[in-house]
Amino acid sequence: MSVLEDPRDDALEVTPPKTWATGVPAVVHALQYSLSQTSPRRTMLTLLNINQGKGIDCPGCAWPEPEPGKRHLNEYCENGAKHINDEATSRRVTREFFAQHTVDELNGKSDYWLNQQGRLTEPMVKRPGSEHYEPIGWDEALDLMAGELRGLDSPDEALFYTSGRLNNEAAFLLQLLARAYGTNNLPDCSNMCHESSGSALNETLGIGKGSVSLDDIHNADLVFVVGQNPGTNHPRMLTALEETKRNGGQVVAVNTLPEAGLMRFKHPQRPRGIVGRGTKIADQFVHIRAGGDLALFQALNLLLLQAEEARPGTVLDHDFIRRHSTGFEAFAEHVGKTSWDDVLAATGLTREEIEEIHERVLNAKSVIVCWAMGVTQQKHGVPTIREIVNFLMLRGNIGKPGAGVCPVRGHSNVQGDRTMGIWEKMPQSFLDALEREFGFTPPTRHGHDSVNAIRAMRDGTAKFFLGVAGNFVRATPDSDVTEAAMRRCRLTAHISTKLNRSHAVCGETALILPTLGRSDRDIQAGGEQFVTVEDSMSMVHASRGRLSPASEHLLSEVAIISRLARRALGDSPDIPWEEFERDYGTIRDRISRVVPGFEDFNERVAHPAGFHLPNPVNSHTFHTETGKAVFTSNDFVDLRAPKGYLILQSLRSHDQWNTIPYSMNDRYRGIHNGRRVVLVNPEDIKDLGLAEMQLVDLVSIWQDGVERRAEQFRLVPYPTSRGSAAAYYPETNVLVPLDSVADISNCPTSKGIVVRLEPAGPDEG
Ligand SMILES: Nc1nc2c(c(=O)[nH]1)N[C@H]1C(S)=C(S)[C@@H](COP(=O)(O)OP(=O)(O)OC[C@H]3O[C@@H](n4cnc5c(=O)[nH]c(N)nc54)[C@H](O)[C@@H]3O)O[C@H]1N2
Ligand SMILES: Nc1nc2c(c(=O)[nH]1)N[C@H]1C(S)=C(S)[C@@H](COP(=O)(O)OP(=O)(O)OC[C@H]3O[C@@H](n4cnc5c(=O)[nH]c(N)nc54)[C@H](O)[C@@H]3O)O[C@H]1N2
Ligand code: SF4
Ligand SMILES: [Mo]
Repeated sequence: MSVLEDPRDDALEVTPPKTWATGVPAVVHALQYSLSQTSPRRTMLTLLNINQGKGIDCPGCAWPEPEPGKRHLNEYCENGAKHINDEATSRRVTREFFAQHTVDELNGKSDYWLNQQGRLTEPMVKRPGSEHYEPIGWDEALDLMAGELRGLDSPDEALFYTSGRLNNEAAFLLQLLARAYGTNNLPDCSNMCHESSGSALNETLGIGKGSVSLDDIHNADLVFVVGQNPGTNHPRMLTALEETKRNGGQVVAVNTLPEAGLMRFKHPQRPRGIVGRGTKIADQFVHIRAGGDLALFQALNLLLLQAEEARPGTVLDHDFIRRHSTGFEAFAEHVGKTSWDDVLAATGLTREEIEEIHERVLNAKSVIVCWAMGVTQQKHGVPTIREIVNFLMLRGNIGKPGAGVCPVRGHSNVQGDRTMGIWEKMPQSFLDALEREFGFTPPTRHGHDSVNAIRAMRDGTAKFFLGVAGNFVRATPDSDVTEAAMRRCRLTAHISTKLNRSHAVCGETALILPTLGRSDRDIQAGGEQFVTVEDSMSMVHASRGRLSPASEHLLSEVAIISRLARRALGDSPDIPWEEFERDYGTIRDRISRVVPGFEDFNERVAHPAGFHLPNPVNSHTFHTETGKAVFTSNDFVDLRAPKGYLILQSLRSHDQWNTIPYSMNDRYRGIHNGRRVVLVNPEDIKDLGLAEMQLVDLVSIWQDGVERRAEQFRLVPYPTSRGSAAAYYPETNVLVPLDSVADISNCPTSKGIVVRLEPAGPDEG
């Protein structure tokens, strides 16, 4: 298919899902995509430099690299190669392109098509009333934004969104700009991602991050992978799990879908991976109902408490519980009331299956629980993670080798952005440190997260939107509501590498500010610069772009933010924006004085492996109110939909990066040439009186009575757990009501949408 066509879904082909991941086809697919984007020379340059000591940090997921001595020459996965070459593409979006296409026309194109047009090359503006974007100089563009910022009635009318692609230096400057301007309105993609993990872990363990290292994964006796599809979304995690298995450890996978990567893995860089059957990953696959995870962990906790009662002193870690925790008695009493009938109904599992997991737990001296969006994007995501923490604490699986909590992060630097202060409710200690360093008093009112940012734009209380990386309009729930909200803004601006729908659904005035990507060389007045990132296991390291930039008109994110700040806030001796732009080392000096754990940042990041941020949990130090880890009592939730309805999850195909599809295929799940599919258990299809491969509309129900509809999906029979359906994001975001959020974390419930399937009318298109 030519990139100039907008793909249609009518050539859909469905084959049986795969039962293993990676291997030779993966490498071939990666090269095919890379070579479709750019030259063999640029492909090799990016691939040889990805995840190497002095190279480019993979712009894909946040899975960590092994220590330098243990890295392969090809320390990347199929999807990492696609992500980096999607950025390194030789295609360009020029001013002629914008002259040819109106903003409305662009909005009519698919997410795939928009991305395929290539890298953005110069700043563009859409002026009020105009149908087109037209070129604008950097100075004028930034003056326009600064003028708008100065004209707002309150700093809280401005929103500064970020996505986890942003590096530490730019993230630190962005939050500094927002707070010096006077607002904590720093919504980010994390609000829609691991916010539930942060909420639950902060409350129970006193820090919102994972506690394990790659070595812990390798050496654990038992690793749970819950609500996560590592074969697609964190492919090199399979290499780590292979190592766990080689060292005698076991893996339990808990999922509503039998994902290929959870079953078997063929390592592309080992002979057995090419010819053999590969390594079996999950020793036990737990085919759970949507939202059943809280019930599962509560049942496991009940079994542990009962085993302890039967054999006192042999099951629980009394020393850990006594010395390091609070709340055990209330928790034990609460769990004691768990009803097996309710557990079996909510999980869809048998008691024998749960007892089999329990036996594995009893036999394991060290246990890690990994999780991702299947857990966090549920209404009860926070209590589920709290229950996971209870589960680990019972046997002292916190703060010892081979054990701990592992929320597997999404974007390559999403964790780092948080560490740098991108959060609408940073603790007072951070704000105080900013005040000491920069001599202004940061606002203390909490800002808007992503969902509240949409509400504020909808209600007219936010009028200025700056998106730094990301694709806000497509990543957020309730697409119709969000789009209308964005259109109400006086000014929307995006610092982006590539074209996406957020550029086409815009405010009265709109700006596209093109920027350098991770792979581009970054030269400033002070010489060649590098940036830093933090992975999912708290390793901080440098990333250096190697390619000549996509256009001579690009500015780095640091440069754009610094120049905007000077215009909006004026020059001040306390915040030397110009110096920050000239030499990023001066930003790192400031970070080392503001952010705990970053002392001597510039010296320590010079090491090729970077450095590890300490996690106090590992020395049994808990920054909670009581100074101890907290057992919690969590109310039992049964997510089952009413009769005639299903629980729909919106998830990623193998061939997309978040809001951006790279093709219409989902190879491991056997879906080809089409994304408008809904995967449903054949028994459910029968019970609903529908036919396999029939065209249906997905209609979500919510208490506001508004009918949300996604039309024309092919009903594909698939081995999902009973009552749970799956379809791709972002096509289904229109179905997620804005107010349908996780308790406490406010994360949209993208994995728990109650839907009915209606036979579709004829396709008008
Ligand atoms: N190639 C690629 N890599 C990526 C991304 C990408 O888009 N493409 N995105 C990145 C980002 S930002 C993130 S956050 C991560 C996301 O990584 P994942 O969380 O793996 O992403 P999803 O595709 O949302 O998959 C959710 C998984 O949870 C399962 N699931 C759904 N509901 C439930 C449930 O109720 N219980 C259980 N136990 N399982 C459930 C689904 O079947 C699926 O396997 O990936 C990162 N890596
Ligand atoms: N229904 C549903 N909704 C979801 C999810 C889900 O599972 N289901 N997942 C949620 C999750 S986990 C996340 S993290 C969010 C993702 O939300 P976002 O992070 O906002 O979305 P992305 O698709 O990653 O953003 C892609 C865009 O980022 C820009 N970009 C890429 N690299 C760079 C760079 O280096 N610099 C700059 N300045 N720009 C760059 C490009 O212009 C590209 O078009 O979506 C959330 N939304
Ligand atoms: S596992 Fe993630 S970080 Fe590693 S190469 Fe693949 S996409 Fe990149
Ligand atoms: Mo994410």
